[in-house]
Amino acid sequence: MSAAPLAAAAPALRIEYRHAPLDALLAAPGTLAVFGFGAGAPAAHPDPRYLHVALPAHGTPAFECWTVPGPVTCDRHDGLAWSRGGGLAFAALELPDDGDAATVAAAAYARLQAWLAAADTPHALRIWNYLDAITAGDGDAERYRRFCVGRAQGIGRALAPAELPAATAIGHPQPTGRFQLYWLAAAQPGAALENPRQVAAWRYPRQYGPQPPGFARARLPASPDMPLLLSGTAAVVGHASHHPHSTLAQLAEILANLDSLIATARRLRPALPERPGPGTRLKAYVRDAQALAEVAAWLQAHLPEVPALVLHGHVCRRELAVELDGVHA
Ligand code: 3EB
Repeated sequence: MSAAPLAAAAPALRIEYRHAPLDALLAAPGTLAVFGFGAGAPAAHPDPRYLHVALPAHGTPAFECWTVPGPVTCDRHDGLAWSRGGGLAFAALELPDDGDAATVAAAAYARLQAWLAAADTPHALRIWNYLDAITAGDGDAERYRRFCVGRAQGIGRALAPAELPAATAIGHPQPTGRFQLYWLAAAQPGAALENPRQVAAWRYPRQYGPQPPGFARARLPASPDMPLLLSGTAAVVGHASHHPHSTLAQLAEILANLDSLIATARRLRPALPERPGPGTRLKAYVRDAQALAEVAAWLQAHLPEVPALVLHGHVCRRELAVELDGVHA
């Protein structure tokens, strides 16, 4: 094996949903991160690459595994768990959250910014945010709106549209007392993508809160060996929620949004498949626990080739019953 081409190679990332013992997944070569969902998954593990996401899951969920070529190193430092390998990095942070969502978000995003500034992977491509009671509170006091205020404060400067990460922000249906933030970072920024069917979130009108959400609809990594990173995608057309409270009608709208986003990405990378398929991975976040099975059945019927996890989580507008995120390659 020659060492030089490895160092020069463009990053490659595989994301798979695997039913296997956690220790076997962590021991597999190139494992950058493993995620376990819901009460059936281990709540913790000494390995910093394991992260438990407390959202309840439909059925017996697989572990989500991120794998890169080549060696991976990892550690914890001051409450932050990280791993790096193949030119990519994963990191996760959890902070106690029992008050203003703006306060905890500002603290967490200040840590994220400091981490990026010190890392040789200074570009956060993809960020996940999990917070309690995301739609509690009214008007501008709603916790999601406060989260958006704190996120912007913690970053400390206005990001240019081209710098915005792809992101997900989801609420826990049961309180955890913590704000959980994790990210995928790279040495190269790639491209931020917007969806022609949707108003860019950073341009949302004032009615959605004092601080428009800082995320791009997707991020296309610079390396062709990395998948398109799809943000949390809901039944938002223009800036309005469509089909309020109707889970299945929202799913159809979300699929139209994803098709349109993929078409945008294909202008930059024509080799991407036109439609979600075997190289796509999706996670569904479903507001109503009773609807988990029908979402799983809908995905099976409409996207039979796409591995999917179905989780019980709250989208950040009360009328939004479901959201999908994932990767596409
Ligand atoms: C939307 O389209 C749905 O604030 O980071 C999706 C993905 C949503 C990310 C975020 C919010 C975020 O507005 C909500």
